[in-house]
Amino acid sequence: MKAVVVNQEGTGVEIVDQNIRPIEAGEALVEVEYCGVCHTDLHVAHGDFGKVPGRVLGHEGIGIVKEVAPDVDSLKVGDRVSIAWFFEGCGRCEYCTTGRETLCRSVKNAGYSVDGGMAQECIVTADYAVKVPENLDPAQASSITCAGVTTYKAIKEAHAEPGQWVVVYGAGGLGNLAVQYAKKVFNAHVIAVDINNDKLELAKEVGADFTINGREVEDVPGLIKEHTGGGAHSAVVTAVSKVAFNQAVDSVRAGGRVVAVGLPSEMMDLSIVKTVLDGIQVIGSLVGTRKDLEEAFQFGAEGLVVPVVQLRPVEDACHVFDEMEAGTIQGRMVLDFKNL
Ligand code: 8ID
Ligand code: ZN
Repeated sequence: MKAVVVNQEGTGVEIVDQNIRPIEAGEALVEVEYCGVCHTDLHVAHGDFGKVPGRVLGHEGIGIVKEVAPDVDSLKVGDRVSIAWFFEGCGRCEYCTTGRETLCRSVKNAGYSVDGGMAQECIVTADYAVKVPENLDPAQASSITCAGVTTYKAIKEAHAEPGQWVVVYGAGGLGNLAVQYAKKVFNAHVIAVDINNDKLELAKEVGADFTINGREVEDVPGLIKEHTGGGAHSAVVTAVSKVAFNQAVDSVRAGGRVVAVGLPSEMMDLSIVKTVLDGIQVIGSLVGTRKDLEEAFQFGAEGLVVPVVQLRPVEDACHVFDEMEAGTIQGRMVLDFKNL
């Protein structure tokens, strides 16, 4: 089968032909239809979290179950399921048993610690593969499998309430979905900040009330404070730059929450005095649980949230990674394993 893997040097991606092992107890074999390319795949390919040469990338996978192990009763042949970053937890630890399973210390992550969805076939742990609702387009579902659920969960962590101001830093693959969930599901007012006008146009089209180009405006937090009467109630940072993280802390009002989602390999500055005197909360948020994904899918199936996706042939995979690095992608590029 064709698969998009981290190259042998652990520095980039390549397309290879390889075989898949037989499934074992608790597992299912999935015939992949689509897999979105997330910026996290680029971090993995570059070895930002440690080198993983040969690993099959991809955690925005969608496909049809082709075979299940004899002991599996949570999935059946023909089901459409997701292959997500949260691939499997231990099911027993303090995180797994308290609704925080993505923090499980023995977690497995698709496309990083186990082979992921950028291949014609993928083996999943049946109890952890979330089913895709029938009336959700599978290519759009791929984007919700990471970008959607991650931003939906981040806005939950922001404690956004109807009528409040949420500022979304970064309007890329995650950011445009953050805008949609904040606006359409949480009924918040939304400001999008990016350094690229095309991405801000898209953010506007999908529901942002106000947009700011961080390269053109000198004092981004100042403009946000002016526009919101004292600062946003929360900020969700999907930008891959510490500049945005620092601006986010300065753009929220007293008692505000800054939810960190982007993964630049940098440090952010955090004024102790401001954090204490203004009661600012800074929270890291990692993808979402199986339940969060089920909910995020459902809002897509109901048409409240519409992922902006473009299908690309698998042979284009290396180009898509280059485009991601250059920052030229609008919405999400989705590799088409169905028409290979
Ligand atoms: O669970 C998680 N926390 C999680 C899940 C999925 C992805 C985290 N991520 C991480 C990715 O690893 C990546 O670091 O979120 C980040 C964003 O992923 P993405 O949305 O898939 O990347 P993208 O499509 O390239 O979008 C990034 C956007 O940031 C903008 C870019 O213009 C682009 O639109 N941006 C940058 I780079 N610098 C900016 C700045 N200073 C900025 N926007 C505003 N201000
Ligand atoms: Zn992702």
